[in-house]
Amino acid sequence: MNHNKLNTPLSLVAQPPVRSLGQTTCPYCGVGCGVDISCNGSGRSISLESLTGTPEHPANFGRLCVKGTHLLDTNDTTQRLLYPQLNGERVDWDQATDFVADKIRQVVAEHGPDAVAFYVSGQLLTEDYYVANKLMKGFIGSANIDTNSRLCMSSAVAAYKRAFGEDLVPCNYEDLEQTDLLVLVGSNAAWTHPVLFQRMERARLRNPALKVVVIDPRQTETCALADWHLAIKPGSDVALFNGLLRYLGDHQALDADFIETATEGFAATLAACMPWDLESVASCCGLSVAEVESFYRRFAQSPSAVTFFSMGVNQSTSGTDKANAIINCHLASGKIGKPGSGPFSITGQPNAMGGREVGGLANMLAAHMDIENPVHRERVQTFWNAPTVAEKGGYKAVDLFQAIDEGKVKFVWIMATNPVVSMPNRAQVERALARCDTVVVSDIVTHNDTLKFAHVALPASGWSEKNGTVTNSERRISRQRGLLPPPGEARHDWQIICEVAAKLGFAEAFDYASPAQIFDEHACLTAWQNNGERALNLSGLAGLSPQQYDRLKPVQWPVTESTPQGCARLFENKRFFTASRKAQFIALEVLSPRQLTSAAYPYVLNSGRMRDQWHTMTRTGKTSKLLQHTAQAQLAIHPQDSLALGVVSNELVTLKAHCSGNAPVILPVKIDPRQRRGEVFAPIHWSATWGSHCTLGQLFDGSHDPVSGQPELKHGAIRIAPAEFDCHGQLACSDKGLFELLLAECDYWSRVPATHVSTARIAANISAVELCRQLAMLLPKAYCQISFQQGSSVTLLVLKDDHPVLYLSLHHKYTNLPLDWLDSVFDPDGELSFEVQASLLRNQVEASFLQGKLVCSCFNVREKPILAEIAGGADSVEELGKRLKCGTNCGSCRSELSSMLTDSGAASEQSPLLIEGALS
Ligand SMILES: Nc1nc2c(c(=O)[nH]1)N[C@H]1C(S)=C(S)[C@@H](COP(=O)(O)OP(=O)(O)OC[C@H]3O[C@@H](n4cnc5c(=O)[nH]c(N)nc54)[C@H](O)[C@@H]3O)O[C@H]1N2
Ligand SMILES: Nc1nc2c(c(=O)[nH]1)N[C@H]1C(S)=C(S)[C@@H](COP(=O)(O)OP(=O)(O)OC[C@H]3O[C@@H](n4cnc5c(=O)[nH]c(N)nc54)[C@H](O)[C@@H]3O)O[C@H]1N2
Ligand code: SF4
Ligand SMILES: [Mo]
Repeated sequence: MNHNKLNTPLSLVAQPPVRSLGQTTCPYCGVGCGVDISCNGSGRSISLESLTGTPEHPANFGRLCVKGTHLLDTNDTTQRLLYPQLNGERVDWDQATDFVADKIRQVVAEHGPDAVAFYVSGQLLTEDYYVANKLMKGFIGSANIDTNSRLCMSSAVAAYKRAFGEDLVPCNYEDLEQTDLLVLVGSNAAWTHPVLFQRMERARLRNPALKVVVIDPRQTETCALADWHLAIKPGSDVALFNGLLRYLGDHQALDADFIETATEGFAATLAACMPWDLESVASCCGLSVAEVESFYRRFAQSPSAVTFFSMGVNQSTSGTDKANAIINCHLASGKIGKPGSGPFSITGQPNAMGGREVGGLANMLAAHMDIENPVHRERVQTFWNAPTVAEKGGYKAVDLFQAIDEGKVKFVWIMATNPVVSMPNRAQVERALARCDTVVVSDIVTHNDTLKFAHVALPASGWSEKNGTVTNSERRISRQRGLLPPPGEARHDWQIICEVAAKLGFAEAFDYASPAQIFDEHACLTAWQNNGERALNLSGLAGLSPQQYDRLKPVQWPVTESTPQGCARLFENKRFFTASRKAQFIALEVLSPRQLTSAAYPYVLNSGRMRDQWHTMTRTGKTSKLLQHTAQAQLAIHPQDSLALGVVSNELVTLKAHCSGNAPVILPVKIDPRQRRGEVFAPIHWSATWGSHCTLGQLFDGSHDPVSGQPELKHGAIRIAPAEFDCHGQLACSDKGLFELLLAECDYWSRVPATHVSTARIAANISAVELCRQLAMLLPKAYCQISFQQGSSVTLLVLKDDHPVLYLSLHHKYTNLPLDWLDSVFDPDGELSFEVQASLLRNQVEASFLQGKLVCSCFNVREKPILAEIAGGADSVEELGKRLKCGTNCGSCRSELSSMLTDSGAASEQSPLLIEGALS
C-alpha cells in the first residue's frame, strides 16, 4: 500500500483538470457580444483561461473589439472591494444592511418617501434593476430611482414614446447589412460600437451600392467608411432633419399611403419645416448647400435607409427633438418597419435596454407602463402585491443631485455608476454628496471619485461572477453567466437589494432564491393584462425552469405565442402603440444649445469616448495594454486655434466654464485638423483618480433637455488659456506608496501607468531644481541617488541594489521619454546597463525604441513600421495585416489603419476594410 498517497490530503492529490466552456456576454457596450470562455477547475478553484467571441451569437458572430478581447486582463481581484465598510471601517453584511435599512426607515418616517433616492445604472443586470425599481416604486413608495441611462439614451426613449406611443427600437443589426443608405448621426461607432462598425464595413463590401453618411462636427475614425461626412455645427441637427423633411415633400419622395394610413400630424409638422430650405439649413448647420443637397438627394432616392444615432443626438438640450426630427423623416418616407430601414437609436451600456424594460427611470413604472396612468399603477401594485405605488414621477438625474444639494433628498444609494465623474456640474454633485446625510455606494472597486463620499460601501459581484440577463441595442436578451465565485464577501446586486428590502419588512415580496425567479416575475409582469396593448411582452419566456433559464439562447423581444422565436423587426404591420395606433409626427422648432459661448467663454467643448477605455476606467484602466492607444486625456484642438492661443502640441492648457468651481481642468493639447475651428474635444474617461485636474464634468453646467431630462454633454462653453507652471516633468516609480507621496507634492499630476512602473506627468509652481530637492527629501535614506543638472533641467535616478526605483526628470518646458522604453528599464528581470543609466540621466532614448504610437494592441504593432510598410507598397488594410498582422484579430484598429492609408495617399481603389474570416 502506498502510505504516502493515503496520508496526502484529498485536495493535494493531483486532480485531472476540469475544462469547461463558459458562455456569457461582454459587460461593456450595447452591441452585446457573446463571449466564450474556457474555464479550468471547478467550485471555488476555477480559473478563466482564454476568451473568444461566441461564433453563433447573433450580435457578433465570433468577433470582439479590443475592449472585449482584453476582458480577462482586467478581471483579477486587485483593487476589488471585498468587504462592506461603514465610515471606512470593515463591518459584516448584517451590520451594513441593518444600517442601510434603518436609515431608509428613519428618513421615510421623518421626511416622507421622496427624501430617499436610488441612482442606478445601465450596467446592472435586468434582475438587479427589476428588484431595485420594485423596492423603490412599490414598497418605499417613491419614484426617486433614476439612472445613468438618463445621461445616455433618455432622449431616444422620450422620442420613441412621443412618436410610437411606447419606447420601441424598431430595427435590428441585420438592417445595417440590408440597407442602401446608412446615416450615422452623432455616433463614433468605429470606436464605440466597433463590432457593429465591422458589420457595416462588411455590408459595404457586399453591396457596392450602399452609401454611408456621417453627421458629426468632428472628423472621427468612423468617417473612414463615409461617402459624405457632414461636419455639422454642434447642436444644429434638428434644422438638418427638418430641412430633409421639407426636401422630401418638395421632391415627391413622401410615402403618401403610409402617411395616410399609419400616421398623424404630418401637415403641421411639414408646415414647421417650411422655413428650412437648402440655404437656411446650410447656414444654420455650417455646411455648404451642395453637401446638404447631396445628402438629401441620396435619402430621397434611396429605397431604404437606416439612421443610426447615438450621443451626438441624445446628449443635447434638444436631444428629444433631434431624435424626433430623424423619426419624422423615416415616417414621411415610409422607411420604417421594413428590411434595411428605420431610426435606430443605439444604446451605449450593456443593459440600458433592460433598464428601460423594468422601468428603471424616474418617469416610468415597470414593463413599459406609465406612472401617470392610474390603471397602470393599480395593475402594477396588484401584481406586486405592494403596500403602495409611486403616484408621480421622481427626480431625474440632474434634478436628483440638485435635490440632494438642497437637502430635499437625505438618503441616496448609488449602484454601478460613478456620478461624481459622469454627471455634469461636478461641483454641485460633490457638494450634494458631501452634504447628504447618508450616501450608500455599491461598487466593485475600492476607490473611485464617488466612493470618496460613501458612508457605506457595499462590495458587489462583478462581470464573470454575476448571473442574469442583459438586453442589447436590438432588443436581444442574452444571458450573462456567473463563472467565478465572487471574491471576498462580495454579493450580487439583487441579493444586496433584497436583503435591505427584507430588513425593511418586505421579506415576502423579495424572497427570491435566484435571478431565474426574478426574471420569471418580470416576464410575467410584461404579459400581465397586456392584451396587445404593450409591445414589450415576454410571455413566451415566462415560466422557464431554472435549467431553461440557464440555457436561454439570445432572443429578441417581444417573445409571445405569435412570435415564439422572438421578433426581429417592429411595425411591419404599420401599427403603433399610441391610443389611435398611428405613429405621431412631431412638429419641431430649431433651438440653440443652452450653454452658449460668449466673449468670456468662447470655445465649444465637446466630449466623448476613446477607443480602448470604458467610461471612468475602473476596469479598462487596470491593464496597460488598453492604455497604449491613448495614454492620457488630451484636448483636441484645431491648429489655428492652438496658434491663436500660442500653445504647441502636448503643452498644458487650463479650461474654465462659468460653473467650474475652484480648480480648472488642465489638459495637454493635441493639435487636430479634424476639429472644427472654435470647437475642442476632450475624452470623458479620466477622473480625479487619474489626475489632479482631470475633472471634465465641472465644465458642463447641467443644462438639460426639457422633455427627457437628459443633460447636455456635447456643448459646454469654455475659456482656454496656456497653463502657467515653472517646471514640468516625468516621474516613474516602482514603489507605489512612495509614488503617491511624491505626487501629492506636485501642483499638477496625471497618471500614465505602465506594466512595471507607475508613471505620471507632473508640473509645479517652483523651479525644477527646487522641486527635485523637495521630492528627494521624501526618499528613504538607503537608496542610491544619482542626479544630473543642465541649465534649468534636472534628472534624478534612484537605485536600490542596482535596480531603478525612481526616475524623475524636470524641465522648464515639458519633454518626456517614451513610456514603453521607460517601462522596459524598470523591468525587474532586466539589467540596468551603464549606457542606459547615462541615457536616462540625459533624458535621451535609443532610436530603436522610437517606433511611434501603438496602433494594433493585439499584436503590438506601432505607427512607424506601419508607415514604413505603406511606403513600401502596402496599399490596403488587408495587405498591412498580411505583412505585420495588425488588424487581423479584434479589428478595432482597422479604421485607423485605413485612415493611415488614406492620409498617405496609398489606399487602393477597392475598399480596404475587410479581413478574411470576418462575420459570415
Ligand atoms: N470605447 C468605448 N466604447 C463605448 C463606451 C466607452 O466608454 N468606450 N461607452 C458606451 C456608451 S455608454 C455609450 S453611450 C456609447 C456612445 O457612443 P457614441 O455616441 O458613438 O460616442 P461619443 O464619443 O460619446 O459621441 C459620439 C459623437 O457625437 C458627436 N457630436 C457632438 N455634438 C454633436 C452634434 O451636435 N451633432 C452631431 N450629429 N454629433 C455630435 C461627437 O463629436 C462624437 O464623435 O459608447 C458606448 N461604447
Ligand atoms: N462629459 C460627458 N459625460 C458623460 C458622457 C459624455 O459623453 N460626456 N457620457 C455619459 C454616458 S452616455 C454614460 S453611460 C455615463 C457613464 O458613466 P458611469 O456609469 O458613471 O461610469 P462607469 O465607469 O461605467 O461607472 C460604473 C461603476 O460601476 C462599477 N461596477 C462595475 N460593475 C458593477 C456591478 O456589477 N455592480 C456594481 N454595483 N458596480 C459595478 C464600476 O467599478 C464603476 O465604478 O457617463 C456619462 N457622462
Ligand atoms: S463591441 Fe466590444 S465592447 Fe461592445 S460588446 Fe462587443 S466586445 Fe464588448
Ligand atoms: Mo452611455
